[in-house]
Amino acid sequence: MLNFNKFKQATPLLLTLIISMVFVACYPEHNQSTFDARGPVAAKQLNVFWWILAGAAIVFVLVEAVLAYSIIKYRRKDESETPKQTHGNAKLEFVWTSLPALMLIIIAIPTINTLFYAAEPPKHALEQHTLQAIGHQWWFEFRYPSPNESDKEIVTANEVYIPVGYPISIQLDSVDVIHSFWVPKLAGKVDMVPSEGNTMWFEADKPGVYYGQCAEYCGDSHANMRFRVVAVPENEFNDWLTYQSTPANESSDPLALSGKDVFKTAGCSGCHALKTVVNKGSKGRIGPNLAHVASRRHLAAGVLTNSEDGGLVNDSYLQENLRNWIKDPNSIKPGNIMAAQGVVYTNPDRKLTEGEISALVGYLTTLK
Ligand code: HEC
Ligand SMILES: [Cu+2]
Repeated sequence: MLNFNKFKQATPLLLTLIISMVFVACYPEHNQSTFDARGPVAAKQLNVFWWILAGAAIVFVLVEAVLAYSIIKYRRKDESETPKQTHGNAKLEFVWTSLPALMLIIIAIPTINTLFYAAEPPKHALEQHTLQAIGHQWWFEFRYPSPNESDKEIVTANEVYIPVGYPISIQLDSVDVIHSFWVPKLAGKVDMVPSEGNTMWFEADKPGVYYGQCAEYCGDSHANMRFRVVAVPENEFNDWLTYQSTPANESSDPLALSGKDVFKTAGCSGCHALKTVVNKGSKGRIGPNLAHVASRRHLAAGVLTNSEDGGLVNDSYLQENLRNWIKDPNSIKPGNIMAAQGVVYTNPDRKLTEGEISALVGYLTTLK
C-alpha cells in the first residue's frame, strides 16, 4: 500500500526536481531549445504552441474556478443533511460540448495553416537550395546537388552548411530504420522513413551553429545521433560547397602516407569513401564520408567536440578525439556499426597496434 506520509516527506524533493526540469527544458539559450526560434518555420511553429498554451490556460482557469465554486457552494454543510441531487441539465451539457468544440476549431486554424506552411518548401528553395539528408544508424549523410554537373552530388556527413536568409528544401531518407530530423531552433521534427521521401524546409535568420538531433528512437546509440547545421553568409556557403567538392588532401608527410596505407589494409576504406562528388542517387557507404573529416567541428555525429566553443577545428582536440575513437569506438558510441563490424575490432588477431593508430590519426588529421 502507498505510504502517504513517506509520499508527503518526498514532496519538496519531487517539486524541486519537477520545477528544475521545467526550467532547464525551457531555457531559451539551450542549444536545443524550441523557445528560441531562429528561422521562420520554427517561429511559426512556436506561435502555434503559444496559441494552444493560451487556450489551455483559459480552459484550466475556467474549469478550476467552476470546480472550486461548486465544491464550496454545494458542500454538505451539516452531517445530517443530504445535498440536493441533480440529474442532467440540457443547457449546461450543450455549453460544455459546444464551447470545447469551438475552441478546437479556433486552435485548428493556426495549426493547419502551419502544417501546410512547414510541409511545402517555397518554390525558389526547390530551385536553388535542395539538401538531401539521409539517416544511418547512428549518423547523418548530407548531399547537395553539384553546382557544376547536373548529374552529380556532393557528399558529406554530420555537419552541413546552409546560406543565411535562404529557404532550404530538405529531402529526407533513411537507409535502415526510421529516424527523425530535428533542428529545434530552425524547424520541428520530420521522420526519415526508408523509401518514403518526406520533405521539409527551414531557413536561418542569422549566422550560427545550430544543433540537430535524431528524434525517433533508432537503436542503441540513438541519443548519440546528432548533427550540426552551420549557417553562414551566401559567399561563405558557396566557398564551403566548392571546398567540399574538392578531392581529399594528398599529404606527403611520411606519417600521413603510412596512415593512408593502414586505412586500406585495416579495412577502413571498405566502409568510408574519400570521394566527394558522386553520381546522383548512388548508394552511400556504411560509414560517413571522410574526405574532409578534419574540417568538421565534431566527430562521430556530434558526440566528440574538435573545437573550442563551437569555433573552428583545433588540431590537438581533433587528434585526441580521433585516437580515442579509432582505439575503442564502442566506448564512445555503444553498439555502433564500426565497432560491431570492422574487422580490426571483431578479430583480436587484426587489432590495431599503437603505431597503426598513430599513423591513422596522422593521416586523418590531414583530411582538412
Ligand atoms: C564496418 C564498417 C566500418 C569500418 C570497417 C570502419 N568504419 Fe569508421 N565508421 C563506420 C560507421 C558506421 C561510423 C559512424 C559511427 C557513428 O557515428 O555511429 C564510422 C565513423 C568513423 C569516424 C568518424 C566520422 C565522422 O564523421 O565523425 C572516423 C574518423 C572513422 N570512422 C574512422 C575509421 C577508421 C580509421 C577505420 C579503420 C580502422 C574505420 N573507420 C573502419 C563504419 C566503419
Ligand atoms: Cu534515432
